[in-house]
Amino acid sequence: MSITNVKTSPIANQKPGTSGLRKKTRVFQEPHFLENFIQSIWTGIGGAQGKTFVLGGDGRFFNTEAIQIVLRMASASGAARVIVGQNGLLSTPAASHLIRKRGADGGIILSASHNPGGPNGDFGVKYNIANGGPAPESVTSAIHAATEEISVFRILEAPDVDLSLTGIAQVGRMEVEVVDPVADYAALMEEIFDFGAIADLFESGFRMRFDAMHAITGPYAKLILENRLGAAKGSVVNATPLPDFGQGHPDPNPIWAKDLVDAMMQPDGPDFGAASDGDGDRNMIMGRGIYVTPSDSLAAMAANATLIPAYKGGLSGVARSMPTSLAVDRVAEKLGIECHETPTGWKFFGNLLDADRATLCGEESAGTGSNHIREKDGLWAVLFWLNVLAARKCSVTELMAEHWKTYGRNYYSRHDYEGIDGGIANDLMQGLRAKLPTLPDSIVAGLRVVAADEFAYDDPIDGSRTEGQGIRIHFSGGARLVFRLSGTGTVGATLRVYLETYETDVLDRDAQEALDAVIKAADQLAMIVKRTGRKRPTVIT
Ligand code: VG1
Ligand code: CO
Repeated sequence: MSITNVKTSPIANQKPGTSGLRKKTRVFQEPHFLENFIQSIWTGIGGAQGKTFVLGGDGRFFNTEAIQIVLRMASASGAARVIVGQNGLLSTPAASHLIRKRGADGGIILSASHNPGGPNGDFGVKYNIANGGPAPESVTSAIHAATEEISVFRILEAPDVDLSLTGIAQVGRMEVEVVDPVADYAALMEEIFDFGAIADLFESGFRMRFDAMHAITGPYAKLILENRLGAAKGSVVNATPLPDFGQGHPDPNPIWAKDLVDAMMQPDGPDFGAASDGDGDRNMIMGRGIYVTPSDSLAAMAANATLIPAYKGGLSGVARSMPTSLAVDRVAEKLGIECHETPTGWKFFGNLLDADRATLCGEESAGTGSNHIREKDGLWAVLFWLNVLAARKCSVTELMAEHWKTYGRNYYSRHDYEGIDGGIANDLMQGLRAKLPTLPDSIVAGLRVVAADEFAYDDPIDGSRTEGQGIRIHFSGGARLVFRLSGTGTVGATLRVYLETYETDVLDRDAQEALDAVIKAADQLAMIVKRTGRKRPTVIT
């Protein structure tokens, strides 16, 4: 087996976004595209020599081929060992846990998360550091810089490794350890939660439906929910990971998980419903007849955390991404703990978790997680809810009604305008930016602006500053409007408009109705219809 130095040249636009590098699958399949990026990861982290990495993906189309390429490139650059999930599969949270548990130097996760897969879908590569979390900006910048200078990549000429059996294999001089992708993760969940109490809940006839959306969490959910905890067989649906996610869009929200919503809205629907995304780090929570927004879920989890064995000593603090609603802030205030506001993307939570300044973190995009790993974790959030319901012996509807009565309700929605022209999107944001100084004290759609700025984050741990993280406009009475452009899309630009209003009296309104004035204010301020020609959002969640 010999190592080949392949001459190459920089490929444009290999800049990692909110969560790794995402492109059309066909782009990743173009000659040298994947290879250039992987070699640039080695360069960006100071070389692969002697290092141990974790490797796995969400099983989407091109996963199998890409895994073999990464293995041969890791070997050629001198890595000592790669721990890879059987059949090349690992959910993002399971990969994060393995990196930490095995003291690996880092990990590569092949996924475009909630983006559709298949030959016409998307593919992606994320690099995680030794704490198990997504590489911070200092590392992704170094990787990006390397993509702009690359002239050669190294690859071992070797046959494919058989990843279908667990055990040790060899790729050149590098050891490959093929592990069961579920076992370690399931053991971790058992340490965190009261499995006995959840099993008793199912024993008592509690019914749930978990929609794995033909993505990676299927095998994890089957083993944990059905086999270990005794949820009825068939509680986990769409449980077999498929390379194209069954032609679906593996994004757990009321639009893409409509089947689940329909089932949960039946009068005799299950007691609890949940779904996860392509790589298993997101979650959607429902009860019979109720959808819990991710922002509310984070707040309710924080308020009930001490019912969970792992968090019974209390939370050191909480953190939310800036566009996530302020519901959790109210809980933190009551608990007297720190509440951090970070830019969108899990990489910003890593330092806070490492320094124990936050125990629970969450994003409005259906991501919640804790200090047990350094990624958001879909199934963990589902088990968290189950454990809380088992301890409180109440329904999701009752739990949320009581929560809103105590804290008030942050009505919340996100309107996405997908696939708009990049130039138009940038102009729209620039237009808003230019207006910022004039906004305070003005009245928009009947709402009075109390503050308006562009969010920048100063990391309290490492002192780094991240600018340009979204335009936010606060109105009197607690309403808020946030505009930002997505960093995970692969076609044109996606404008995200985050809408929020706060009420203490009427707690059971329809969210879009409650947000009517904020929605009007968004269009007046950003001139969305006029600039984009779109009369309505592509997706409302
Ligand atoms: C989106 C979400 C963000 C999330 C990111 C990665 O980013 O808004 O909250 O962290 O996806 O999630 P953007 O830049 O498109 O808004 V995942 O599940 O794709 O790893
Ligand atoms: Co994801």
